[in-house]
Amino acid sequence: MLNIVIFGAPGSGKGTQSQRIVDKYGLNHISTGDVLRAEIKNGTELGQTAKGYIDQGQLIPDELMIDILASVLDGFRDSKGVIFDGFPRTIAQAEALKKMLAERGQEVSVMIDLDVPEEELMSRLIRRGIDSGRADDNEETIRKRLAVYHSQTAPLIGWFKEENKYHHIEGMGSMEEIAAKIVEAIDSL
Ligand code: B4P
Repeated sequence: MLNIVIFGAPGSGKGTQSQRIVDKYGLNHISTGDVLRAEIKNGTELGQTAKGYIDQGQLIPDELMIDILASVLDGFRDSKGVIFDGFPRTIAQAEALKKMLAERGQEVSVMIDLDVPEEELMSRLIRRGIDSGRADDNEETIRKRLAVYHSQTAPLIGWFKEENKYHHIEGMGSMEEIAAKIVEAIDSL
């Protein structure tokens, strides 16, 4: 069972690279950002709650996120493994994930940290905002998201190092070059 956490600041390439890994290894994919955006699009109560946080560049509360993750995970049958894209984003989420997987006799195989300089993150996300119209991809909200990343999400780097699951990847370069480095890391597990 291959359980991969793909990690990084907003705009680091998590969603982009996850799709490639899913295609290559036949894994299930959980993108918490995509789950929330689908709820918003469908106008559900959860979507309305999530929109308030996302538009402010804030994280959705842990209890809510953990419940969502558990229900998506329960929906996977005969899985070869899962790529966790955008989860965990806090220490509480990481601890919940560890427990959830342990209850299923599993664990995280590796955490892949896509490391990209801040100016590049900003320009990628502004470009995406123009192309896709995503409401949280504007300069003011991106700055808030980066601040939230540094205060609440980056501490997970130390957490995963302690778990001996951490793998650093230089996230600058073409999408193909980065994908090749990720494949090398996974194949060496
Ligand atoms: P996400 O959808 O996870 O948003 P993201 O971090 O901005 O996207 P990602 O990192 O996947 O984008 P990518 O680099 O692939 O979350 C959105 C919001 O949902 C969060 O802010 C939060 O409010 C909420 N949320 C989600 N999960 C949560 C959780 N667990 N707990 C609490 N709240 C949660 O793509 C960026 C752009 O870069 C793309 O346009 C892409 O084409 C481009 N790009 C990618 N790789 C490139 C490369 N190598 N070179 C040039 N451009 C590249």
